[in-house]
Amino acid sequence: EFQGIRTGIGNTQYSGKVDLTTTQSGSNYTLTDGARGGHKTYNLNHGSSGTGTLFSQTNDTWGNGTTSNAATAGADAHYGAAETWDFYKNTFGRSGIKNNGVGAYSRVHYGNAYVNAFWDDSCFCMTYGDGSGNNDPLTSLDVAGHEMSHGVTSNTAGLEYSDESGGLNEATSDIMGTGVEFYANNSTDVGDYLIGEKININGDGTPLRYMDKPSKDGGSADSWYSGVGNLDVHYSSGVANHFFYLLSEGSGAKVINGVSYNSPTSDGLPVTGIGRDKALQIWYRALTTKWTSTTDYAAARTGTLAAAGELYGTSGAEYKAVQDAWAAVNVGS
Ligand code: ASN
Ligand code: ZN
Ligand code: CA
Repeated sequence: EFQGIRTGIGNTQYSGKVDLTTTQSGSNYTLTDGARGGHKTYNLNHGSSGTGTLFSQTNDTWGNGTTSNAATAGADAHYGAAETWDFYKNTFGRSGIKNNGVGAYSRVHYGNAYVNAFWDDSCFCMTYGDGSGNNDPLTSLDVAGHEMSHGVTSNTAGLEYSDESGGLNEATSDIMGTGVEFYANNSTDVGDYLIGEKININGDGTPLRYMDKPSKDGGSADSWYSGVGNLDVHYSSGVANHFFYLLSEGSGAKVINGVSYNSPTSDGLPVTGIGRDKALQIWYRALTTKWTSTTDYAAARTGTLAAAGELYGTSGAEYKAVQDAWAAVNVGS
């Protein structure tokens, strides 16, 4: 009987109809991605421990686009894991979270009315709640990319999850999650510099975070100040999210994929962006070759400048943009 990799169809909640890589064993199909390290997607069915059950059925079309079908969240999570894998592979040459070709696994339908998603290094797995009314699973592309990127950070710089290094850890996940969202080029879940805009996290459709002006969320820092490291890591991340937006897109007003941004600078000077692709290369090189567990904002600046110099030279627009963007968020020498 046939055994092997198949291309199935996912009817997702957030990303429309997508291809999913699945595995067929005889008359059975599972959400097992044999093209990406064997990444599997499980249904916790509202439990909160163990793995639940591997998504498994006798046809290869998964979900119906709504929460009435339990496999819909599975389809979103499986798609998000695949796009995250492909983003890291094709953007940085990284093969999986540990760069060893081994996939992780995802668990959906965690708990009841659980409004969060999280990566766990100990199980090497990611978990998604269903949202406050169990109808808004946290399985969007940017959240998937955010959570998996916590695993990448753990396995590279190892940024401690407190103080300024914690803000850099969180920002790395927002930056790479945003990278995944743009990389996927999905016409339904389009690329933007917002975090969690698809998952109705505030009950009114507004995003969780804004990279162009982080303070729009009511708590995040737009720029560095002494004591910014005392904020929750999801707020001290604002400094780096803002840096990354400015480095990519520059300051001032801009519309990208129909979303309006207006990014201010703390020094009042303009920043000319170098594009997201180069900004991602600089961030990833700093994360994987310059930073350590205790890197703070000043050291993040030094590390990204070193990375930019190695990648693009020290006399070009890229190096200057890194200098200008850090100055624009009040991180200096
Ligand atoms: N979803 C949250 C995050 O990834 C979970 C946490 O607080 N670590 O940041
Ligand atoms: Zn996070
Ligand atoms: Ca987003």
